[in-house]
Amino acid sequence: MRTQVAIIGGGPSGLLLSQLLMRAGIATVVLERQTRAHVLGRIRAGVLEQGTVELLRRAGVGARLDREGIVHEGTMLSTAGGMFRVDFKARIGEVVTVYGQTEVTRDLYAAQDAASATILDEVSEVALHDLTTEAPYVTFQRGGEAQRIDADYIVGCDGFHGPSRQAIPRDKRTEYERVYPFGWLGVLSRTRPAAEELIYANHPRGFALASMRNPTLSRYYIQVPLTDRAEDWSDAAFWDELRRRLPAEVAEGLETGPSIEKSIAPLRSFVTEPMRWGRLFLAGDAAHIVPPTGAKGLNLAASDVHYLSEGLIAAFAGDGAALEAYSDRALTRIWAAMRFSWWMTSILHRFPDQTDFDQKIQEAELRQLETLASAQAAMARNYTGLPY
Ligand code: RFL
Ligand code: PHB
Repeated sequence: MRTQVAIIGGGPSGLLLSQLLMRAGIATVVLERQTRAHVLGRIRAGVLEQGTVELLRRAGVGARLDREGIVHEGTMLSTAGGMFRVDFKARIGEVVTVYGQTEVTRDLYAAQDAASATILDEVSEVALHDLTTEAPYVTFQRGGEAQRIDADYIVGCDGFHGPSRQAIPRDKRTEYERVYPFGWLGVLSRTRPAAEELIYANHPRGFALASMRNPTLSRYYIQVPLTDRAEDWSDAAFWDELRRRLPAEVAEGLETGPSIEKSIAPLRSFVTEPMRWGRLFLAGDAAHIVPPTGAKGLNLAASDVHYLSEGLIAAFAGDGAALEAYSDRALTRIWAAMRFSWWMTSILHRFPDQTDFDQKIQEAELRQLETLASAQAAMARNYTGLPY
C-alpha cells in the first residue's frame, strides 16, 4: 500500500491530523493498535482551549461541539482560607469549553468515515523503516497478515508508550522528565456536577478536582499515593474522601451515585527533543506528557497538529520551510505549557516530603492568585491557552 502521510495512532492527534490533511487533498492512512470501541471507551480530557475549538471547527468537526460544549468563563480554587474565583473573561477576555475528549474523538471518527478515510484498527507489531531516506515505510501485522505502507512522511501520534519515539536513535534525542510522587484517582458518574464551574482544591489531605462533562455527567479526581489501586477504592470511600477535600458548602450539596469509570493515572512531565528525525515527525503524547492539573495535554496535541498540518500541506505544495520549523515552533509552546502545568501541580498538591517552608510558599502563591489581578491574568492567559 502507498500513501502520502502514514499516521501511527488513532487517538485525537492522529485523527485530527488525518482529517486536516484529507481536507487539503492529501492522502493518509491511520494505523491504530486498539479497536475503535476501546479508543472511544477511554475517559480523558475535558477542557478545550479556544484555539482547540477553532481548530476543530476548521477541521469540520465543530457542529456538535458548538451545540453541546459548555463555555466556562472562569474557574474556582479552594484553599484552607476558603473558595475564590479566577474570572478568565473579566481578566483577559478569554474562555474555555468543557467537552470531553471521548466526544472529540467520536466526532473525528464520524468525519473520517464520511470522508472514506483509511483507518486500520487492531494492527500490531508496527515498525518504522528508512526514516532518513526519501522513501520511509511502516510494516505491521493485521488479521494475521504482514503488511507494508510506503509514504512520503510518517507521523507518530501513538501516545507515550507507542513505538514512534523509540524509532529515533537514543543519541539523536534528548528527554526531559519529572515524575510526581502521587497519582490521580478519577471517577466518572451520572450525577449533577458539584458546581457550575470546575473546582481545583488544595487541601491538607491532598488535591481534589470537581469537573464535569455535561449537566448530568460529573468527573472527579482526588490525589492518591502511587501505591493505591483503583479496585481498592469503593465508591463510598471515594465520595467520603472527595467530600472531605471540597469546601463544606459544596460537599453538603454533592450528588453521589455509582461510578461508571474509576482509574488511577500517574502524573508526569516529559518532553523529547527534537520532535523530528528525517521523515518522521512526532505529535501529541508521543512527544510530551503533562500532569493533568493544567488541562493542557489534549490542547497541546491540537497545537502540534496545527503546526504540523500547516508544514505538511506547504511541503506538498513545494515549500518545506514550515515543516523544517515544526519542531521548534511546537516546542516553544510545549515548554510554556510544561511550566504552567508543573506550577499548577506544585501549588495544588500535597507532596510527601513537603516541609513547613514549602507549605508557606504554597500558601503565599495561592494568596497571590486570590488577591492580585495580575496573577489572575497570568493564570487565565495560560489556562485558556497561549496563542498559536
Ligand atoms: P493518545 O490519546 O494516547 O492516542 C495515541 C493512540 O496511539 C495508539 N497506539 C498505537 N497505534 C498503533 N501501533 C502502536 N504500537 C500504538 N501504540 C499506541 C493508542 O492506542 C492510541 O489510540 O495520544 P494523543 O492522540 O496524542 O492525545 C493526547 C491526549 O489523549 C492526552 O494528552 C490527554 O488525554 C491528556 N489529558 C488532558 N488533556 C487536556 O487537554 N485537558 C484535560 O482536561 C486532560 N485531562 C488527560 C486528562 C489525561 C488523563 N490521563 C488518563 C492520562 C485527564 C487524565 C486522567
Ligand atoms: C477533566 O474534566 O477530566 C479534567 C478537567 C480539568 C483538568 C484535568 C481533567 O485540569
